[in-house]
Amino acid sequence: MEDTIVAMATAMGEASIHILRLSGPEAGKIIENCFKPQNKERWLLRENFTLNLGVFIDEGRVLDEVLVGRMLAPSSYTGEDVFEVNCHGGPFVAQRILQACLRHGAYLAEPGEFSKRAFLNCKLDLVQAEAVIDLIGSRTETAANLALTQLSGGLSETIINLREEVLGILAFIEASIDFPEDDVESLDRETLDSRINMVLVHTKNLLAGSKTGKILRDGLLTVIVGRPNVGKSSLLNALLDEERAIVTDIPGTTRDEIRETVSVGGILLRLVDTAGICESKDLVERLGIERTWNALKTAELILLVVQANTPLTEDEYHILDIYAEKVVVIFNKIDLLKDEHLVVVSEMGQWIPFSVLQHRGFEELELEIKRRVYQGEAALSSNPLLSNVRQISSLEHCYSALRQALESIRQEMPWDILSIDVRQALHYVSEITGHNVQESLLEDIFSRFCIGK
Ligand SMILES: Nc1nc2c(ncn2[C@@H]2O[C@H](COP(=O)(O)OP(=O)(O)OP(=O)(O)O)[C@@H](O)[C@H]2O)c(=O)[nH]1
Ligand SMILES: [Mg+2]
Repeated sequence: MEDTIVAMATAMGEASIHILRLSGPEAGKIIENCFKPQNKERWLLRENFTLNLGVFIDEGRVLDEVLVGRMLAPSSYTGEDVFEVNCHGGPFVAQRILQACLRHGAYLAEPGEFSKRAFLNCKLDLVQAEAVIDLIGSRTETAANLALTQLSGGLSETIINLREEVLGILAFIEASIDFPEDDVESLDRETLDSRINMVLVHTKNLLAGSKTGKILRDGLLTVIVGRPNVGKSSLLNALLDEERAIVTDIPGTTRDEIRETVSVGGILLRLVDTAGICESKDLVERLGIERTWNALKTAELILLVVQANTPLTEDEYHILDIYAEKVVVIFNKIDLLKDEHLVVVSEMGQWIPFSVLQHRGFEELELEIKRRVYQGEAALSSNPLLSNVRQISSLEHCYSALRQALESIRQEMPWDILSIDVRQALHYVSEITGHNVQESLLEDIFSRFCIGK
């Protein structure tokens, strides 16, 4: 941590400006060596959070006219002295300044090293650090809002409270081990049973919400499937609002998977348009259909497109049967139906009467997707949602350990056995915010950041 690090904070390429970020004990000295401020008096006041115009000089040569931002320890992002150099946006200019900083003693930062330092200096916990990556990677408004809520510390607070509860339980058990009094033991066990139960309820609620959180963060793998010519590619194009896939009235137009992403009602759908399912003699088409069946296995949502004016086929019944829970039926081409048939259709519950041609059914589809994703969770309610797979997995382990502890109480196991279960729970809940993590886990998390963050 004593090293001073430097990296480009903006993506390389031509832009109006580039930003280089320096952090560490020597950052101030390196800047003093290279920066000639226009207003020297103001610069020498060393005021925090100021932006200063001047020139960046190396070996007597002016490299660029720059703005230097000063953010001093401990109130900077990393908790160390941080200087940010805003230079002109040519990659060559930025590279020259970067090289100069390296020559003056800075080290090139690893991916995520600024955020790792922020974590080690207690400026962020792991939930917040992971929210930073999610915010950068978010592709819908909902995903960005979710990451922002986590970054602001709401979720961390919930986890920290949970950890405090587990710590309290452990303290209670250890006190009972240290001061055993037989006559109060059964009373203690009852108290403990209800305390653990309470934590279990909180954990379970958080885990229930995490299903929604994960979808809001990662999106839903959505496979559009059906017979040839029912309008699958037309649906894909309409959702994307562009002519992405070829549409013709010839059955078997789509032969290979087409993958695209789109936000529907703030939920990211990772769409896959597939080859229409049928008995085919054509080898290429048969291979395409094989892919369709495989895509269904991993799908999180299946849009089964059926044609309104023809009866269901065996394959369609089959898909409805085995994938019932993840299927939404798109009852397409209702524009071809007579009015009296439409009345019957509108009473068919989960099936959405649809006409891609006349743009009917899209609102109902959006509502149905939202209903499935939010599962009764108010959209981003005051309850912070867990969304990160690592955090969810640690919480699941914590939940199992607590269940085990409860089981031990009910089987009247000795206190020290109980304490092992609760210690396990404490270990897992601590891992979420980073109260107790191994270096390898930190490396794994921060290596997924971009350089300069
Ligand atoms: N009347 C009517 N025609 C539609 C509707 N949606 C799509 N079509 C037409 O149906 C035909 C087939 O559409 P596609 O989108 O290519 O169908 P597909 O399911 O992708 O077909 P394959 O790729 O062959 O499996 C085209 O002529 C579309 O214009 C609709 O809502 N109403
Ligand atoms: Mg198609």
